[in-house]
Amino acid sequence: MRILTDDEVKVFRSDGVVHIRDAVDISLVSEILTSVEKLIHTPGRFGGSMTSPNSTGMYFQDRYLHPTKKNFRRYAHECGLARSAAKATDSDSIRLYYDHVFVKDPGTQESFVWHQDRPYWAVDGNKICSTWLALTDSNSGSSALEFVRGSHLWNRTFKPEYPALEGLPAKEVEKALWTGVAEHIESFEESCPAFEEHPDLYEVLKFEVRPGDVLLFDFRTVHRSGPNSGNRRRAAISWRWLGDDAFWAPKVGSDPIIGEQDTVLEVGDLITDNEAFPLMFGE
Ligand SMILES: O=C(O)CCC(=O)C(=O)O
Repeated sequence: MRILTDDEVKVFRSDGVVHIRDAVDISLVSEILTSVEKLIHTPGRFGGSMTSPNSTGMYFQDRYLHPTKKNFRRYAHECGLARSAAKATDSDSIRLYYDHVFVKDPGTQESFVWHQDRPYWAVDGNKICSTWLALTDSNSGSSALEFVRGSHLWNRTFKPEYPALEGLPAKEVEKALWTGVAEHIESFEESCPAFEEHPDLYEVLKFEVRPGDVLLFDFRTVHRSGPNSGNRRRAAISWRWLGDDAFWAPKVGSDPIIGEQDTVLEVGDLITDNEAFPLMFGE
């Protein structure tokens, strides 16, 4: 696996995202794609299509696969991206929070609207990032991620939005998701503005990716994925990496994949629990 260059690290730190071309070996990428295509038919307990039956296309997600699926555990190691996350965040060690698969078939109208990853998660810190590995070609017209440049440095956290449930009252979102999510949503004051409508104030970064390319981004960077207006399936897997200063910060209504009952950590502890958060790089 190739190592992140110093220039790529600089771009990550200033923009909040960096495009790493040819980051992962193409044979591993096609093996992961085959596994993802099987997963669509047999999703895990956190997975499924988010598209309503009367809409076109399909927006599928599944996550937290590594604890129950050996192949996904292996992919998290073999992708080699924990090492890049360590270099990008200047961390001696990196732990895995979870893996997250996203598929958008052609004709899918749903966006995952502007959001940051931070408000959904039960962890916090500064050295936390994701690596979104493209398993297929895509550009912003076929739902490659877009980012608001430098937004990881704003010291602002926006209200989380949930795909296909945007704009619904918090109680309705809770009915579709999990207990506590309404209280969680209501605890945020600021919604994400329509950044794309203010090109004078915000720069939207768009990428054209090929299978094996990675977008490495800070968990505070505002990003989104649009409809898939292309004529092919768009698939990706994001690994969520925790660096040296990451700590346990559960909130009512945060993502239930790992809750207080699943870890020995107390609120505020640095992430050290090897069972819940496997060490993927360093010691
Ligand atoms: O691929 C997508 O549609 C959304 C991905 C995303 O928001 C993420 O990886 O954090």
